[in-house]
Amino acid sequence: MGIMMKIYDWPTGPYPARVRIALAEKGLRSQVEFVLVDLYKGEHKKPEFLAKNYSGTLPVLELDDGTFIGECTAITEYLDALDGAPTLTGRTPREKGVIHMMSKRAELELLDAISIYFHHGTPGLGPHVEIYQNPEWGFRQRDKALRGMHYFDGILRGQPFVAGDAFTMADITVIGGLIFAGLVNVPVPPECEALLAWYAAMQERPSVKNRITMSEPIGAS
Ligand SMILES: N[C@@H](CCC(=O)N[C@@H](CS)C(=O)NCC(=O)O)C(=O)O
Repeated sequence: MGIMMKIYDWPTGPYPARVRIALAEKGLRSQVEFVLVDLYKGEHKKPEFLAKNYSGTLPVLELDDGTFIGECTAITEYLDALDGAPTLTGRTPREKGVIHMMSKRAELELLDAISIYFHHGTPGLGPHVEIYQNPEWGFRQRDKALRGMHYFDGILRGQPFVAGDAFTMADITVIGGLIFAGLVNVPVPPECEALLAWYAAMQERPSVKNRITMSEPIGAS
C-alpha cells in the first residue's frame, strides 16, 4: 500500500517515540512518511509549522485529506482506530476509561514533568528556542517526576502493565517519560524495582527497541 500519512518528527524525541512505538505495534510503519523538523533550530516555532500545530510541538500527523492531528494521545487514538480493532486505547468503556486515565496520569506525573524540567531546569533546546526559562519551576517538576516514578512503581507491583493486564497506550506514555528521564539524567531510583523490571522488559519489545532505526525521516519540512 502507498504512503498515506505523514508524521512530522524528531527521531530521538520522547514524544515522537510514543507515536513511533504505536505505529510499530499497529504494523503501520510502511504507511507513513516521516518529515524531519529540527527542534534545535526552532523549526517547530516558525509560522509554517505553527499553521500545522498551534502548540508548536512534535509529533504531528498529517492525513492525505490535509487534516493535521497533534498530541500523541490523539494520534495514537487515530492510529489505533484505523483498523477497527483497537489494541492500545481500549475496547470496552471500562478499558477506555482506565487506559486514558493512566496515560494522562503518566503525562502529568512523569513525561510532561520531565519535559518541563528539560525546558526550564536545563539549557533545553538552547537560548534561541528557550526564550523564557524558570529554573525553580523546572526543578520542582523534576521532583514531581521522581514522585511519579514511585507512583508507577507501586502500580506495577500489583499488575503487569500500567493500565492492567495488557500492553496499552498508558505503557507507551510511561515509556516516553522514562526515555526523556534518561536523556536528562534523572534515573529511576533503585528502590523502584517493579518499574525498573517493567522498563527492562519494555525495552525488549521490538516496537520500543527498534523505534529509531526502523524508519528514518526522509526529508526536511
Ligand atoms: N503534549 C504534546 C507534547 C509534545 C512535545 O512536547 N514534543 C516535544 C518533542 S519531544 C517538542 O515538540 N518540544 C519542543 C518544544 O516544546 O519547544 C504531545 O503529547 O504531543
